[in-house]
Amino acid sequence: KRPCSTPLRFICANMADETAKAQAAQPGGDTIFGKIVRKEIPVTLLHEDDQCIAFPDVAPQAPTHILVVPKKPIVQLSQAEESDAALLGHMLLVAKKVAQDAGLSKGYRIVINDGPDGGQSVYHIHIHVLGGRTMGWPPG
Ligand code: TR5
Repeated sequence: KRPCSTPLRFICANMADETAKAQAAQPGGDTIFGKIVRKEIPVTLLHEDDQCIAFPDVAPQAPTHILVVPKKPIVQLSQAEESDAALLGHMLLVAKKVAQDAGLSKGYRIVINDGPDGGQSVYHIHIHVLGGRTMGWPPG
């Protein structure tokens, strides 16, 4: 029995699409998340403070899929600096808060994709908060 009713071919097509996007994405310049941070593109804000925002992912990979995005446009984790330590720690605590607010009492997964092999498609660092179903391991 399949764990969910989503057809396998849809999941495979979706994964292939995301992988293709990540392979094609290039670091550098303003990104869609910069526009969202500056409120040029509206999203449903689940959290905002002076350092970061959180909003639902437009293409959710789980029943709950939230992105935590810093206002500072750090390109990717591998380019973060020692001086970003407090901000990165704060983002993790915001991830915990939005997971709690979303009612993910049975747990959740935190993901940061880095670079082409990590599947990063938007070059403005962000934390994925995924929950509402049992996650597989290893990840794809
Ligand atoms: O692949 P990485 O780890 O870089 O994650 C980027 C995420 O941004 C993906 O999960 C996308 O589904 C998500 N994304 C992309 C856009 C977008 C978004 N989430 C919310 N709102 C979005 N807008 C308005 N536009 C996007 N292009």
